[in-house]
Amino acid sequence: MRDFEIENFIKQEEKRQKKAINLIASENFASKDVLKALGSVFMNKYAEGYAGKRYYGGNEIVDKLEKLCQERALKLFIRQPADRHKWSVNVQPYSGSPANLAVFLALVPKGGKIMGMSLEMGGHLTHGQRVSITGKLWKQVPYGVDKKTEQLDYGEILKIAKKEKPVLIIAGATAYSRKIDFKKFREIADTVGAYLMVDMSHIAGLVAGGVHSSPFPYADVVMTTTHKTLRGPRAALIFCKLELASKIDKAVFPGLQGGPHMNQVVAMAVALREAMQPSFKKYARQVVKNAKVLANELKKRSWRIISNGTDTHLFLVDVWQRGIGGKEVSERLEKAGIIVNKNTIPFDTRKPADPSGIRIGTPAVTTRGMKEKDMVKIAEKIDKILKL
Ligand code: DSN
Repeated sequence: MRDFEIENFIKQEEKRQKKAINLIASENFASKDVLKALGSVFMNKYAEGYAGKRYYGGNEIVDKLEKLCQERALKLFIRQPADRHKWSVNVQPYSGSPANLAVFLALVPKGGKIMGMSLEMGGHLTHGQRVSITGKLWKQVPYGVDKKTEQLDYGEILKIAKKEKPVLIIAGATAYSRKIDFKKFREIADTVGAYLMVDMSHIAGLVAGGVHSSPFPYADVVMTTTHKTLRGPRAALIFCKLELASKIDKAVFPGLQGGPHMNQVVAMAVALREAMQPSFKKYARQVVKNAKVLANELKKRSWRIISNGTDTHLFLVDVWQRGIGGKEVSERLEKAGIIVNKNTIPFDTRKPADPSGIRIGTPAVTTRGMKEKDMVKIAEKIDKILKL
């Protein structure tokens, strides 16, 4: 690279990533092949439209690529070949936020109600939170977790749905450590005649690896980012039942986006193939094993884990219970080379800028090859740093 200033930044960041113990639940290390595809000549190409219906010339190869990426996405997530033709997938969303926005644009009239987990309880900003455009164009009907179990209370969710009658219900979270029962969400959505959308961004790799149940038998729409547990590029996919495809496709383009980032599409195609390999199943299993061990080891050292454990790749620790705020904890850990994020915990009495908790995830350290014994060491280290 001729730009030495930038090359230096890249080297520094590479070094930082190599040295740190990355426990950010939403981050991962994409493979060299994914990075190569992402930095490939597909970056140069404009391809507004869809395969066979583009607004620019020169899309002969892009068309084949986009179709292959769609085939791989359907093959990876919809196990029964006979069911694949019932689904469509849009591979063009730039990332998770525009993907969610596109789904709402397609299916919910402006001002209509979308029911999602509130941010404070573990939901995502784009599930209708007030400060997000999704909360300005639509009305969020929030649900949370039970105060005692700190887990989803499906009876309560049903009650809220019956009272509010949302147009669309979102199952999915960004800071929730327990398995989500998609069947129960389907029953709730059916009771009130709502669409069921699953945002599986966090758990997509676990679904692909068979360690979390699949939302596909139950949802009308399944959206996911591809860079978290799925270990691909930063991008997103929207799967939907065939009858919704035309609305969703139109909402993505031309409703919301211009030309798709074909370098992301090619990199996604690479990641989707990687996720089909037996080694990925092993990876997904290890991610969950590692998270369980790490949570347990911290518990043994008297750290309170929200909902008392995890079934997934992440968990929350109530650090305020031991008198330290999430901000200070994340700063102290970072100084010692351990990267986490501060996070609100359910029913938090503190502000998001300095909440009561931290969120810990194992996708990245598992990609680096860490196993249970390493989790014991990490727990020891965290405990020691925070006790100082
Ligand atoms: N910011 C991501 C996360 O950390 O969960 C979700 O968009």
